[in-house]
Amino acid sequence: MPCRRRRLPAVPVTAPPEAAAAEPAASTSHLVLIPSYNPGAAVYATLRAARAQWAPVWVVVDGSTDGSAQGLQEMAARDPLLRVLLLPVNGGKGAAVLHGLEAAAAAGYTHVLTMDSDGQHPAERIGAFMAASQARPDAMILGKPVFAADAPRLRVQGRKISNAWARLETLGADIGDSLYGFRVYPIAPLRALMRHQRWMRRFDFDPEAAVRLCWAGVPVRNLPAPVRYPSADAGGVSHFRYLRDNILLSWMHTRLLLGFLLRLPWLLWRRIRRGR
Ligand SMILES: Nc1nc2c(ncn2[C@@H]2O[C@H](COP(=O)(O)OP(=O)(O)O)[C@@H](O)[C@H]2O)c(=O)[nH]1
Ligand SMILES: [Mg+2]
Repeated sequence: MPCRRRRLPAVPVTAPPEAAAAEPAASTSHLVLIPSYNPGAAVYATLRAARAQWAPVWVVVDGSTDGSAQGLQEMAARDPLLRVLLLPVNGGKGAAVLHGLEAAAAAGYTHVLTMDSDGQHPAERIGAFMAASQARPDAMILGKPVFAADAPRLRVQGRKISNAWARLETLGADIGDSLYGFRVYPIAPLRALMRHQRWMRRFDFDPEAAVRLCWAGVPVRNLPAPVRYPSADAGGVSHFRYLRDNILLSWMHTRLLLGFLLRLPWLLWRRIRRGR
């Protein structure tokens, strides 16, 4: 996956005042969890769109240096169902999600919907994903990206490699897309497997979470969800670094392949026992 958009311009961002909207009832089991690292001003629209669809919404500011922590805290001061968790140093997407999972579990929540902070993910699909999770609380609900015609070809095609690996590593489990981060996870199994190893802390989080949760027996449900690719001029920001992150993803699939080979007899036995 290439770095397709330029880095965030070094300008301070502040949250514009938001208009009052109809308030969704606050869930006591499911929350929206948004890991965020230097997203620029797009984060405010992302948070407003998520809050218009769901409550509560939590954002983990992961050592951002773009001023968004301050703007988000201002928003949260006006909105009791928006919570900002601050990490002083950037630790990576997976580490930020784990931080949010720990806090969510401590507060009694059982599921999180993760979405990106940069406006690429469809807030309007939150309700459908949460409903699917409430109907099947044992399952993970995975977003299957629906690309618009302007989606970068390399991004669309490149993920097929990761998807093919994920299919192999799970003996053909139905992971519709291994990379898309718009998902609902049951907190307990995800937290348990992240606590027991030190991987999945950066961009390796999304594919490895899907594969390891399959190994743990968590069922998969796939739901379509459009993905947007705003241009840099429209506030699009990517922290994906082609060399660094492809090395990270290659190493991730190498260790997942090794893990798969070790588990193969057990995965085959489980499949035979289930009759599929
Ligand atoms: N907490 C945290 N989140 C990150 C980090 N890097 C990326 N993210 C999150 O992951 C999402 C996807 O990253 P992004 O840079 O947009 O990558 P791309 O969408 O694959 O180009 C962002 O919107 C953030 O929500 C990071 O270092 N820390
Ligand atoms: Mg992005």
